[in-house]
Formats: sequence, structure tokens, C-alpha cells
Amino acid sequence: MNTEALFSALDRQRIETPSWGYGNSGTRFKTFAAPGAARDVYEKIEDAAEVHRLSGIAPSVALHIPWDAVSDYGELRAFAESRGVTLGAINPNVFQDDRYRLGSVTHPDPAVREQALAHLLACVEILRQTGSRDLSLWFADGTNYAGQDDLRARKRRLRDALARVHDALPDGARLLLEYKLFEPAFYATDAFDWGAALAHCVAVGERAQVLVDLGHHAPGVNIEQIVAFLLDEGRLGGFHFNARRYADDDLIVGTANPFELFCIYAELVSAETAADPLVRDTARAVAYMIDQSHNIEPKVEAMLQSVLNCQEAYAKALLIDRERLEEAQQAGDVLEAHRTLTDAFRTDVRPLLAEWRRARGLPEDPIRAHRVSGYAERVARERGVAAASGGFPVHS
Ligand code: AOS
Ligand code: ZN
Ligand code: ZN
Ligand code: ZN
Repeated sequence: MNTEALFSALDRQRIETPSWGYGNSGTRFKTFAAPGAARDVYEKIEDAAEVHRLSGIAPSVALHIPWDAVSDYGELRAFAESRGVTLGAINPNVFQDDRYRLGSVTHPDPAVREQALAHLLACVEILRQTGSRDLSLWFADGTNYAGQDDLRARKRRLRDALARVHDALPDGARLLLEYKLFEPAFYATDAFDWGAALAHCVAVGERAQVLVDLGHHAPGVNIEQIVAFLLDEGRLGGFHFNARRYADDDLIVGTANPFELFCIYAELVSAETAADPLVRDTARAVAYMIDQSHNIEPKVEAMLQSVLNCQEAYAKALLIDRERLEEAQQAGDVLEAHRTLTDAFRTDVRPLLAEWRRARGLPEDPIRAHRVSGYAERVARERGVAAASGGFPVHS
């Protein structure tokens, strides 16, 4: 790929950052209050705008309802636009009400299920007002013990809720179903893996697609193969990027396993130019989103680091010599094929990305630019150290 083609591919890259990554968040053990952490949705949007100003590729911010609920979404949308970003995916929250102890949309009591569904439908309405394309659904629903509830009945309850949400979506909107192996339910999670999520999406309609959160798999699972499979089925809707060593660690993407991130991008790059139009269109519509909740890291810098790590992985994937790869694959040359990938992976793309930024009037080194800008010191002064609440729930 020549530099021009590479640069225009980099121009098209978009990474969405999550509002909840800018507020104070923690682990089950302790939430450390960070000086200057965003206290409300407006400050979260300002931080997201700062990440975009420095990186040039993070133009939208995902919202979490009710953490980011406001009375006027039109006004919030205008506020975001005045800061140079747009409002992205809407993430409903059906896991923090006392009534959801046994589940939300899969709860045995139909009245609780209706309450959860009503919230999901209210979020569809919010999505209309914010002009967002995607409704990201993650359910904490599941059971802790064998026999606790009827597994097939729960599957049907989830299906029913998804169908109703799907049918309420406005034109052009999508439902992204996120799966997760375990936690907070430890025996059975209702949306437990990509296969279950895919089956639900296929059943409820064309505008339902699967969301892959990198932290939600068993160790050793080949995530890039899941990505390839879902792309090929036309059902990969988006990502929640993060890094994990154990489970849902939610750390800075690209820090624990950069080769895995590269291989995921390699599948996406290949699908973007696939012969099959369904695969191509699916790849081009993928929502690249970050899902992190920082505990000890400075928030804005951590988010910026994630965005840049994605860009680096993408640039390396663009460098894969596709012709050489295909030849080696056809010839059954196992190691030449593998080396074609690792040659791209080992390429230091930092000078190239610095050049791309220079040509676009962006800081060559966004992290350094952030550090010397005084942004962190200014918000620490203005916002102070908020009590460790907001963002991800405080566990005790
Ligand atoms: C939870 O484990 C999922 O990753 C969710 O996507 C997300 O972290 C949560 O909904 C916070 O917004
Ligand atoms: Zn312990
Ligand atoms: Zn997630
Ligand atoms: Zn998660």
C-alpha cells in the first residue's frame, strides 16, 4: 500500500471513547478519586473533545443512561457539537436497580421484565434525539447456581425483549448485542458468548449485530477468528476495545496483547476490501468503541493512549503485504505466510503516524502535547477532587 492510500485509510479511522472512562471508577475494592476527573456528562464530553483534539480520530463519545441522563438531549447534542464531537452509542443500564437482583429482561417476574424493557425503549427515544446510530446492549442477567432458574425460559425472555427493541429502532439505527462469559452472574450468563449473541441477532432482524468486547472471553479464545466469522456473516456490529490478562480487566487497549489487537485489525482491513459486498459493508460500518474504566491511571491520558494504540494496530494491519500473503497461503507455505503478518506487525509505524499527524496539523506526539498543554492541571484546579462516585459504580 502506498503512503497516499495508507494516509487516506488512516483519515477514515474513527474510535469512539466512553463517557464512563472519564469519571472516577474503580474496582470492587477501592475507587481512587482522581484530581480533575469529570463530574458530569458535560465534563466527560469536554475530556472526550480533548482526546479528539489531540488525536484527530476520536470524534464521538458513547453515553450511558442513566449515568449521563439529562432533561434535554438536543441541548446536550449541541453542547457536544460546540466542542467538536458528536454523541455516539447509547448504552442503557439495566443492572443497577434493586429489582434486577434476579435479572432484568430475563427476570422470572414479568413486571420486572417490563420495567427493563421500558428503559430500553426510552433509550431508543434518546437515540433519536441524540442522533446516535447504535444502541449498545449489555445485560448483567444470569444465574449463580444450577437450578436457580429455567435456562431455556431465560433465553426466550431475552429473545422477546431484543425483538421488541429491534422493532422500535428508527431507520438507520442498529442494536448491538454484547456478550460476556461471566460476571456478575457466575453460573450462567444469559448472553454468554458470540454464538448465542449471533443466534439472537439473526432471529430478531437485520439491524441486530454482535458487539465484541475484548475482555469478555475465556483465556486462549481466538478473538480474531470470532471477528472474521461475524464479519463474514454480516453480523459484526462493533467493538469494546480494552485489554485483559485475566477477565474483564478493562485496561488500556493494546497493552496486554498487542499482537492480538493487530490480528483483529488484520481481519477488519481484509474484510474492508472483500469481494462480497455484505462483508465489505459490514466491515465499513463497524463501530470502534473503547470500553475502559480506569482506576489508577490519569483518565484523559489513558484514553488518549488507547486511541493511539488502536491507530498503531490499524496502521500495521494496513501494511500487510496481501499479495505475498495470498501466494504463501495458496502454496501452503506456512511460515512465509506467518512471516508476512509478523513483518507488518514488527514495522515501527511511529514515524509514519507522526508524518500523518504533521500533515493534518495535529501534534506529532499527542501524549507529550497533552502533558505539556496544562489540561490535566487546569481541570484538576477547576473540578477539584470529586468524591469517588459517578462513572462506574462504586463497589464496597
Ligand atoms: C460490562 O462488562 C460491559 O463491558 C459493558 O459494556 C460496560 O462495561 C458497561 O455497560 C459500562 O458501561
Ligand atoms: Zn480475595
Ligand atoms: Zn463492554
Ligand atoms: Zn466488560
